[in-house]
Amino acid sequence: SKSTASGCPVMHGGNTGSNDSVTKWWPETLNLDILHQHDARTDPMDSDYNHRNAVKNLDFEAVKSDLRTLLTDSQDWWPADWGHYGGLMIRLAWHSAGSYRMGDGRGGAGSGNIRFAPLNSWPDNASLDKARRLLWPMKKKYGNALSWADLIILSGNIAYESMGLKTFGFGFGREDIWGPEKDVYWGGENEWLAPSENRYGDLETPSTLENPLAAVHMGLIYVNPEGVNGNPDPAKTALHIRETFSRMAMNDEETAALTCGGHTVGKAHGATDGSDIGPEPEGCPIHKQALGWENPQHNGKANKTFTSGIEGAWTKEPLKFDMGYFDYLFNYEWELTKSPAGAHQYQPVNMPESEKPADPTDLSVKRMPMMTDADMAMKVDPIYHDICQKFMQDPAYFQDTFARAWFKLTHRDMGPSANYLGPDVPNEELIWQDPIPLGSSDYDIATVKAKLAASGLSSADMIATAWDSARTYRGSDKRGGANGARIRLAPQKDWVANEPERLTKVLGVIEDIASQTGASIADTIVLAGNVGLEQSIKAAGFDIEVPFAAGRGDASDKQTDAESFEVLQVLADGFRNFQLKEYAVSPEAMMLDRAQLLGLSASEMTVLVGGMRVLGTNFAGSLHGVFTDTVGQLSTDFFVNLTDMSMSWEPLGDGTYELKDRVTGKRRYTATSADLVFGSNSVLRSYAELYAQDDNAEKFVRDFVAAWNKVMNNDRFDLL
Ligand code: HEB
Repeated sequence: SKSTASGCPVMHGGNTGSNDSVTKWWPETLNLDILHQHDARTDPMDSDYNHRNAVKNLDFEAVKSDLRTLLTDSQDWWPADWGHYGGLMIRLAWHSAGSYRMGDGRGGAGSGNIRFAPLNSWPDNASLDKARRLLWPMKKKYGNALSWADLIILSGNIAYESMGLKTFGFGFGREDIWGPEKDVYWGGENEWLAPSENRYGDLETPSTLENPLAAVHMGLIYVNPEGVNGNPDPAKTALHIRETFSRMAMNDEETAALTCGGHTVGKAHGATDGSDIGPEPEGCPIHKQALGWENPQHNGKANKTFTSGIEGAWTKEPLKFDMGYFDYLFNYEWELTKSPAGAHQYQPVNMPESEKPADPTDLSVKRMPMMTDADMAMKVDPIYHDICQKFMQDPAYFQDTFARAWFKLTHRDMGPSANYLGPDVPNEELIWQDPIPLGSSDYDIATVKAKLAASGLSSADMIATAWDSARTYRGSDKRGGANGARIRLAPQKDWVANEPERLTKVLGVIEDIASQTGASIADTIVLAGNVGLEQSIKAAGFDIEVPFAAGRGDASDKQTDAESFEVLQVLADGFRNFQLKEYAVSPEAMMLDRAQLLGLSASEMTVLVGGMRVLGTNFAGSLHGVFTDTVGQLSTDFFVNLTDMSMSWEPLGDGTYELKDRVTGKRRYTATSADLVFGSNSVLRSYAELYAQDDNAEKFVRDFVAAWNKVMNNDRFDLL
């Protein structure tokens, strides 16, 4: 809130502005708020609201038919180019999906995040606020069952269909969030479109782009359409396209198909000079109602629209999904020129008037088409060039490749195909969906547990293996997790974090028991964890059962794209006090990141770490953070000793610490920063104290079991 010394008569002490985080003086403090976004307090839906069930009652055909009508129902407040909103809606869908990056699975279309800051106001998303306002009557009419996230992608799909593309399918089922995703790191820059050097080790080597970022500038989806840092050079731009698209899991062929197919329809907007464009939605004065980028010139709409500053269509018939993009790009020479707004773009040499596209509002007037630097990259780069030649020789192949890539782009972060709803879900199993066969629930759980208990495996080995198989889950794109038992397949079985030698031994026993009992290996791994836990709970003097839901399946090597699983590699895991090597990011920050991807709250993260330390499940038997003399009992010792003032804490200089008896000076325990942060961070300390209290030993066990169960079931979409 703004406090003025000059006698504001109204009491106004709420910290209501956005700039005043209570920890702003200590920027190194962990941002635990990322664990508490989208919680019950932000969600206005009834507590028994089930989005999947709501979607099932949607009149899908009516939705699609209304959308088709909407696309050509041009509104005076934002007229459609050539009377069709298709290009605009496709760009909305693409920019909604295109923020996805496979490094951490964050970004993407799955939650409708493009409605919120900063994405709603990114310079690259200019004018997409108009697209959402045009869709609003649809959202209003169909209500809860039609999420914004679904509607945005569907509008792009229907647009393509209405322009002649046979799409690959569509899955409903994305559920909206009610506030921005605060966990996504979009880069460190404070300035929109700051020079690309900021985020590259060496801008000449695109692979040095800071991980997991997948765009060349702050505020852009991918590459700069005018060239690297705005300097036209299609050969260089091509290398950046290749890197950024690969970071969203697209290979060269998919990338070329998407770019060429994307620009087969619609146009770019830069017909005015753009010097007096109004603020973006988040920065608009209140009476603009978050309708941003106002363009006061010449009415600022229709053929005077300013969006990117680049002006013109890519094809002769921008409302048709055809081969027109290739015809233009490869049948003409293109020379560098500037748009009316002064943006670098290319124009064709000697194109006859009759071959040019029409003005978007006056079909009797011909306009010069254009190519961006990124489009020229499709011609100049030898790999993209050859792919385009192949597409040109086989238009059906181009259409199919594009349709599949578009489907992948727009569904990539929805998780397994079991999450897709509606009549247009394709039957074909796609490798990027990480398919998992249905598992059996038809076996005797008690027999499996008895065999595990008698197997000779230690409780710590069983717990650690179950944890390792489940910890790869990331809610960001719903990949990873215990289902599928991919921990026994490449590449996971060989990750250092999984202690391959120990893992092989444990899995050998587990696989035997699975085959004897008819349980899947995936279920047996989780059951092993439960057996180990129940033993440790009993040893601590409690009798609490660990819940279990049968039905996981076992994926095969063939169903596993090993390369695409590399990004899930566990480089650090605070829960097992593991760190592959030293990183620029602290161990506790990496622990927080994993906790967020696992969907844990701060108290759940606390209870799991404290519990796992005393269970003896540290990586390679490390003793850091094992603040107990009774390893293997699920006790509160971690918290009791962490908060015990009879010890002092000293850094050992190698990133680890010792806890010393204040009187004798004797070392009692050692620790990492992923241990001590629970005593030093004031929020985590409040939870550590809760679990150290004399009255909470049993609550601790119950809370541990609940958090454990959550992690084991994170990927059980079949249970929802
Ligand atoms: Fe694009 C548009 C760039 C990719 C689809 N794009 C556009 C523009 C630009 C671009 C600049 C203009 C805007 C305005 O309005 O002004 N892109 C680009 C780049 C890239 C791309 C750089 C990378 C390479 N796209 C793409 C994709 C897609 C697309 C992938 C899909 C698939 N776009 C698009 C469309 C459009 C565009 C549809 C149109 C819009 C309208 O019409 O409005």
